[in-house]
Amino acid sequence: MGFQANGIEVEVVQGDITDQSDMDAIVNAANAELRMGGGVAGAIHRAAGSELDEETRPLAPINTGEAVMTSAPNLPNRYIIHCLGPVHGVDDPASTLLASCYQRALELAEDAGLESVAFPAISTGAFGFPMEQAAEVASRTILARSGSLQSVRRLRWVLFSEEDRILHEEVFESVLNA
Ligand code: AR6
Repeated sequence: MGFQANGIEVEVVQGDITDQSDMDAIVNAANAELRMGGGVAGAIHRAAGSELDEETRPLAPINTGEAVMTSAPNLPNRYIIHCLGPVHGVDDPASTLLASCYQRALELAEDAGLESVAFPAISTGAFGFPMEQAAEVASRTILARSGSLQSVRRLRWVLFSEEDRILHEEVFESVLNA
């Protein structure tokens, strides 16, 4: 499903973050050490291989709410933006830290002159952040930041399950089409 926010195209799709060949950058739901993990980080590091580990090692550790950018070895994208989301019930204030991930990712994409970025639902897997609240944070951050984006014109949220895609569509609809 597609939305608009201040002229930025915003898509919500079901799929795998490593399979977004038409996007300049994909976002990783990383761990602080920027190493292979489960979920999104597992899929990205498995696809990218040891070249990615060599690139991330000197950049780690990163703090919650921060993002760093690397190349995207063996992936169809130009860059990977690695974000460390909050752990639900541990990192506080979790919504602000999650919004910070999205903002920092958008800033890095903008600084690099990228046109398109695909995001997973950061923090909603191993880190336990509630899916509906995460969709609200994502869509409100897009709304707040879209007006200042210049090079970035397309954003995509890639949800792993149909249930999560439908929930994101409903929340994005109510926030972006209000
Ligand atoms: N493509 C798109 N979405 C996915 C994929 C995929 N290939 N795989 C899982 N998801 P998670 P987090 C969904 O756990 O909560 C890692 O081990 C998944 O259903 O990847 O930020 C790291 O090493 C969920 O909705 O990220 C960290 O230690 C969402 O992506 C920690 O987990 C995020 O799940 C990060 O936890």
